[in-house]
Amino acid sequence: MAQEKFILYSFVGSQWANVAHLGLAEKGFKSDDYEVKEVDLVKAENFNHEYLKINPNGTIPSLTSPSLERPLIESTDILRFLDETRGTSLVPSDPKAKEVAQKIIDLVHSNDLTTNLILLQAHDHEEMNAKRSSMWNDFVRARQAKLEEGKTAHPNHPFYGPKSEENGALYRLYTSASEDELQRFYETTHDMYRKFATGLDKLDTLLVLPYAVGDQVTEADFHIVPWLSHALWGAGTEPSDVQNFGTLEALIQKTMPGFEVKPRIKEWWSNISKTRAFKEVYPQLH
Ligand SMILES: N[C@@H](CCC(=O)N[C@@H](CS)C(=O)NCC(=O)O)C(=O)O
Repeated sequence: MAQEKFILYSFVGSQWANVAHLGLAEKGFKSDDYEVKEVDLVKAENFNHEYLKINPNGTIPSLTSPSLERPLIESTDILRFLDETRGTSLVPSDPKAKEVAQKIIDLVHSNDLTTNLILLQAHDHEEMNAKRSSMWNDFVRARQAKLEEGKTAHPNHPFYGPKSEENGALYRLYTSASEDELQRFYETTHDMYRKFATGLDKLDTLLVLPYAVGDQVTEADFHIVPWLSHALWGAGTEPSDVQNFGTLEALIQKTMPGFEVKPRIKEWWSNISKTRAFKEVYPQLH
């Protein structure tokens, strides 16, 4: 029934959009059951005025459907929407497992574990210069240009002003920062890596195994996978080297010498990477 098709607003490089793609794969949706509209984050298309009407946060993913009163704009809600349509529920029925799943989801979505740290920040001049010569430089610049454009065209829109301030701080670090500002940025980066390492250790203590909250794959697994894949990829791991934690560990060790990702996370990753949905969505890290 064509009119029942839902639309997923997605981007291949968006970790949280891949929560939805894992859900689609797990639940066996066929590609003609739904439509995917690509919103290119590298071109800052998520800041287009038209897209903000769908998702006022300007983030990916979003999902619209004739069966919904309003768009879904959080990956957690989108996965639950897909989950409810068919098959065994990905939301644990056991209250304890459900609570642990929610704690895991909240943790990987928390500021402490943001992958923006890995993608956009730097520990020192060497890393900063590498970022400035990489796609992240184009990304930060394109975002700022689109935000300034949006602010001029829609001066009363509540999104563009605050967002251009927020991105503008990063933009200046990439383009015109003084030595003092860069040194402060590097200190912030070290603080954030300390929190990131603590968050990874916390995740290790929450995991039940073989999957995130026990014997069944649940929604918690489908939130950890895209986040960890993006972190491994962003740290510079060869995309086909899916089981290699060494590059990410080396990056964290710049702040925390001797840091290693704990064995339970590695075991969980090895288990989840053998599942059909993982193989479909993550033939490589991204
Ligand atoms: N809480 C949201 C977060 C979505 C989110 O931050 N998505 C990223 C891509 S993975 C994004 O769109 N970032 C663009 C931006 O923040 O400007 C969710 O889980 O769906």
